[in-house]
Parts: sequence; C-alpha cells; structure tokens
Amino acid sequence: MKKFVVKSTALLLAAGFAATAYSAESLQDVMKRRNLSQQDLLAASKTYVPTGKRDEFVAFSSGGQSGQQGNIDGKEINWGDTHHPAISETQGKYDGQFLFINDKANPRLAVIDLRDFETKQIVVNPIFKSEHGGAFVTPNTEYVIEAAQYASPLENKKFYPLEEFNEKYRGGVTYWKFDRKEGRINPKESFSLELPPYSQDLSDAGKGPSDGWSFTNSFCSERYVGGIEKGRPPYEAGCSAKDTDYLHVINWKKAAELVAAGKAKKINGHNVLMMETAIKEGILFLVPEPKSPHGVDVTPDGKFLTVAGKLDTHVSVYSFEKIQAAIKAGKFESKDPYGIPVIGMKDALHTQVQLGLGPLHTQYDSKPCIAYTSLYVDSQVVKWNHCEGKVLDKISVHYNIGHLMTMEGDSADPKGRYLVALNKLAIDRFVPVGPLHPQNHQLIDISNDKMQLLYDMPVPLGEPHYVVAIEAAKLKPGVRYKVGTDSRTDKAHPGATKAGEEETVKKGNKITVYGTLIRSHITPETIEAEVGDEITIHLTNLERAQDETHGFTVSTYNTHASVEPGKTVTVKFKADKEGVYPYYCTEFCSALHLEMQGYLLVKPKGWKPGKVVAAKAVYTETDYKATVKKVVDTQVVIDSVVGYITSVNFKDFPDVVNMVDDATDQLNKIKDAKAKHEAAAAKKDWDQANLWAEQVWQYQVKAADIGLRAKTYLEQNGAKKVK
Ligand code: CUK
Ligand code: CUA
Repeated sequence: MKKFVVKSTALLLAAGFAATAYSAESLQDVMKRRNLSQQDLLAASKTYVPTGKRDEFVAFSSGGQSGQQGNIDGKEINWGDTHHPAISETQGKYDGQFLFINDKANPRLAVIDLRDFETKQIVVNPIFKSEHGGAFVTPNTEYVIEAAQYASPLENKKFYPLEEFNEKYRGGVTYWKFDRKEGRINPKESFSLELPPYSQDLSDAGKGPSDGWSFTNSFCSERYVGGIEKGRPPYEAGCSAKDTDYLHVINWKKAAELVAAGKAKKINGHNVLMMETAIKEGILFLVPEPKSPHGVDVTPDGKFLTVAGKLDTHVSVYSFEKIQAAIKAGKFESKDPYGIPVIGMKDALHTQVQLGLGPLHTQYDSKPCIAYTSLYVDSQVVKWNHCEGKVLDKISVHYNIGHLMTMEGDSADPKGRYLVALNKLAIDRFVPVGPLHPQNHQLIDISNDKMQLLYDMPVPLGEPHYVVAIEAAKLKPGVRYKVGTDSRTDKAHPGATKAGEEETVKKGNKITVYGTLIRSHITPETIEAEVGDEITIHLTNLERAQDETHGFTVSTYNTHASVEPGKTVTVKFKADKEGVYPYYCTEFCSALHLEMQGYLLVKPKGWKPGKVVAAKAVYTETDYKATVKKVVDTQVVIDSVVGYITSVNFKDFPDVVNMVDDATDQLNKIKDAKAKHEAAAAKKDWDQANLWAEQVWQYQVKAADIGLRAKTYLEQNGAKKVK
C-alpha cells in the first residue's frame, strides 16, 4: 500500500511541474482554439453533464440487426433484428418497471425487468414467421402487441406454394398477456387475431377514449407476390401499385372476451381468433390509408392517430370518434376480399397535412396538439400542429431519418424538452472508420418555437430503429440481489452457496461445484475432472458492497458469467478435452483481481499421481517477521478508518452498512489464518508461517479497501459526528 502512495505522489508532482509550463486557458481561448461559436457554446452547456451529476432522461435503444442468443424450433439463434422497445405503462404513462422489445427476423418478444435491466423471458411467436408491429403496450400493460410482417401460413413448418398466397398465407396480430406481478408474459392467456396477407406494419394501442382498441398498418394490401426470376415485376413495384393500403382497426378488449368465451381456434397450441369470427362479432375493420404507410401513432389524448405514408407527402390524421361513428352507423364503403368492412377514408379522416417527402414516424410534445414527424427522403424533422393541421417548423438532419423520439413522446404524458433524430445514414458526420459507418443520433432541443440541433452522437453496432426515453427518476433499479438469487427467475437459486459451505460433489461422470466469489478469491481454487465429465459450476457472489461484480470464465471452454453482488449463476460444460485450463475472474474487482484465479485439471481417464518430490523451503524466519510487522502496521490504518466510521452516523447510510458488513466479514477470517501462521511458526515451518501471515494481510487489505471506500462515501455524503 505504501508503495502506491509514493508512486501516485510522484505522478502528481510530475503533473504539477508540467502544468506550470502553460497558463490555464480561458473560455475565450478554448473557443478560439477549437473554432467554436456562441451557438456551439450554448448547445454544449445544454448537453454537458458535469462530473457527479446525472442525465435527466434515459433512452433504451433497439439494437437492430445484431448478436444475441436463443433457440427456435430446436435451432440455435445467434442474432436478432430488434426494432421497437416499449416501456410498461400505467394509465398510459411510463411507469419504469419493464421494457419489451421485438425481433423482426425471428418473430419473438423479450421481457426486460428494469429492476436489474436483465432479459427475463423471450417468447417465440407461435404462428408468425416474421413480425414488425411490436412491441407496443396497452395503457395498463395488459397486453404487449406484436403484429406480423411478411405473410406466411400460420401453421408451423407447413408448406404452401406462393400460388396459394391469397388463400393460405396470412398476417395477424398477437396480444401477449403480461402478468405484471410475475413480471412475465403468460403465453397460455395470450392470443392472436388472423389478418389478411397484407404485410402488416407498425401498430399502436389506443388510450383514453380509444383504450380497448389497437391499430395496425399494412403496406401490401395488393397481396403482391414477386418472382423476378420468373419474369414477374419485383415486390417493390407490386406492393406500391395501389393508391391506398389498409389500416386495421381492432377491438382487442372484445377480442380477449371472445377468446375467453372459447371462440378461438388452436393453431400450434395457441389461441387464434379467425377473421370469420372477428367479422361476425364486429371487432375488425379496415380504413384506407395513403400509399405504403409506415408508422401509426396515437395522440397522447387518444383522440387521433397519425399515419405517415412513405410514398405520400402528407400525413393523415384519423379521428377515433369518426371511426367509431362510422362503425356504429354501419356506414362502410365496401368489404375487402375477405369480407372485412371498410370504412371510407373521408368518413374517418380528421385532416391531412402536407409535410414533405417520405414521412415515416410521429412523436408528440408536452404541448397540446404539437407533433413531430420524420421525413426520410427530405432528411428533415417537421414540427406541426395536428389539431389545426399546419406546419410550424422544419429542421435538417444528417441524414435520412427513420424513427424520431421525444421524451416519453408515445405515452399519454409526453415530457417535451428533447427530440432524438435516429438517422439511417451518417455519411460525413464522424471520424471515418471504413465503409461501415457508425449509426447516427442527433439531439434536438424542442423547448422553444424553433427546433435547435444540439449534438451528433455516433452509435456503434446494429441499427437502432426505435428508441424510447424515460425520466431517469422513474427508474428504481436495485443495487444488489438478495444473496443466492437466480436473476432469471428472481427466486432463490438451487445452487446458492453460503460462505464456508462451498463443496464439490462428484457422482459418476457428473461434477457439481457449489462455489463462491468474494474479493479476491474464487472458492474452489481447483476443480479436478476426468475427460468426459459433465461439469456444473454454481457460483454465488457473496459481496454486499455496491458495484462489486465478479466475472467467471474457463479458458477455451466457451463459457462466461457475470456475477453481480448477491447473484448465483450456473455455468455448464463438458470437460471433453484433456489438459490444464485456468479459470479466473473477468472483472477488475480489487487490487488482487488478477490473483482471483484457479485451475480446472482435466486428467486422462484412470490417471494416477506419480511420486511427488517435496518442495524446498522458500521463506525464512526473517521473511515471516517482516510479514508480521506489515500486518501490525496495516492494522493501525484499519483502526483509524474504523475509528472514523464509528465516530459518525454511518448506520444512516445503508450502502455504508453493507460495506462495513463486508469489511467485517474479511476481518473475521483473520482469526483462523492467524492461528495457522502462529502454529506453523511454533514448528519453525517458515513457508507455511509466512504464507498464512500473508493471507492475514490479504484480508486486512480487502477490509481496508472497503473501509476507505466507506470513509470517502461518508465524507462526500455529509456524515455527521455522533457522541
Ligand atoms: S421501423 Cu425502422 S425506421 Cu422497424 Cu419502426 Cu421505421
Ligand atoms: Cu473478482 Cu476480479
């Protein structure tokens, strides 16, 4: 420890000397040197978060096409194409409890618990082969909506030729029932509605007056089937031939009742309400919408829905009231080929507003009637008034914006303030990194009449289609798990192990390790196996201190776990190759992190040890005495830290209490190690004596490390002296 102090002082001195060679720059100097304008400075002061301060909003971004893991139909899936995250809602407002996200390529939906930001569940859609209109939640998160995209037969693994597209291929929308208490989707109580093969696109749930209804777009009501290799015009021509496509208007509350009343058909074991039933029961309607629509976004008051048509310069604002009036009056202009009643566009429209080229997605402001729409082709964001139908402002973005996102801007209670443009192309914005450019987000201030571009942010990896942002104060994540928790089930882990109860059990060719992790030690330090053994390692992180995560990996066995404080994880693998495989902690958790190691020894079958030569002594009595002196000196430091902590009201700080508990645990281990080094010294076994004395010092160092952290925390958080 002393060595560190000396070193860092030397560094400080060096830095100090260097600094004297220059005088500190003023704000003006920096502006001049970096060629910054007043406008840049204003933008910087609006976005800079000083050290120790925190962001007001947190964004959750989809990862687009990127890697992860899973399993569908017994096939390992190593990537996904996530598009739309959704935060759970209570009465239409973000509640910060759960996040849902869809996978377009492998139709499925993930549930993420925002207490620990972990994926708790992935449900695979039982009837779709691709999807896009998810995840969208109903106002109290009763259901998570997931609509199909490319039509396919609903039965699993069933082939029908493309010639039977109109008869056998289907779209649909799934309503996944969410059990908030369990924090999981309940597939048994979930259901789908069969829809025509129109290539359904985005969805949204009604709220307020439109609660109980949901809306799903479609972009290929032509039901076109391409096949350019057979001389047919391509999909993009056939799917945009007509002037309109269809908005699906669905009464999901009634649909749920019909399913409960047994009116659904089972397909692949899943409840599907067939179109025929939906038409007969009056819960499914269509409204024409202009050319190749993309987003449908319900206004915060639930009275209107904005549809943006990629190939139309307008957005169309539909009135929920008018749609309902047409339904009540039975006023339909026609039926589609499947018999679904079609409401006339005129009878449903509130207004249409010309915005520009390629409108895609819409978000709302905290100010009433104010909406923002992305223009893909024009590379612009338009601010407009959806009540009065007029354009208010436009700003250029760089380049080709897809989604846009305002703070809680798809909820019943948008927060305004900022807008993020999720641009598809970055082109010249950032330092070049080769042909694959980073993704590009731009932050825009929307608190004034004119929008102001504040910041360009490169984003690595997959393309974030949609992002949701929530007030940071609404998130209440935990700091640690109750010791022995399986974070996937949120229940006690069967392999949870307490300190001192670690063991390795071998039964036949199955080895089960009940191990623990605590700075800076993995128990056990050796795992012995024979080739072919199946190894299961349960590891419990015993730390109570905040942020003391350990990791675990075994060399070349393709296994890894991140073990946060309190968590128990299991890694499993087959020891299928003979050899020596170090395992270690993968998080730099302590000064002796590198020493947090062990060996997996995989012996050939039937291996017997040969004659072991006794090792020569390494340490002397002098070494032992020096170590004992080091222990005595360190104890002085510990005593002074303990003196400080107990002199203030540390018990009022739960985080400190946890740190003190951890430190005390370390100190309690000293007694045993001390007895061992004293016994060895009495026998003049200086190797054993010195090493056990060193171990005492290790416990001290860890305790002192935690103690100093607690002391700093108390000093920074205004601890008060107690008598
Ligand atoms: S989609 Cu990508 S820009 Cu999947 Cu919401 Cu519109
Ligand atoms: Cu534990 Cu590094």
